[in-house]
Amino acid sequence: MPADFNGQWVMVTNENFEDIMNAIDIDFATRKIARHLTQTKVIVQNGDKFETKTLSTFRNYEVNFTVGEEFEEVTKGLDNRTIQRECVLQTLVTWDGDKLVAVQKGEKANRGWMQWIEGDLLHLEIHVEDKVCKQVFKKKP
Ligand code: VLP
Repeated sequence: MPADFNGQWVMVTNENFEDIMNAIDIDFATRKIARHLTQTKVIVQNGDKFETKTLSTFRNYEVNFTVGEEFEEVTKGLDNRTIQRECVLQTLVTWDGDKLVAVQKGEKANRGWMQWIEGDLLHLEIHVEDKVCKQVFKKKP
């Protein structure tokens, strides 16, 4: 029985998000807006199958995956990319115990994230190259 990520999770902290945005070449104007956003994570999980939405007043990002199945992740609208080829990642999410670990192969080295639950908090660490962003979300009752 895998960990249960189902629910709506509201951001409480977001450390070094700016670094990550820089690392994936998000432009200054977008970064200026995005760094102040309170993101909400909406997760629908059925065993190993995930539908995830990261919502904000400015931009939303949706990604669906099945743990253990590599897929093509198109980050158009998230990465500041105009050419399709440049915003496609080969992503594989696996379990490390109760943690979800994503490896995102693409233009940027060492890109991925790790996500886990502690009590009513969802922890997410996003890494790109040598940068790490640490986000914490609190479960909506
Ligand atoms: C909001 C969206 C700036 C800001 C948009 C504009 C980092 C695990 C997984 C989903 C992710 C992280 C997605 C971050 C979305 C921010 C763009 C800044 C780009 O999370 O929770 O399954 O992939």
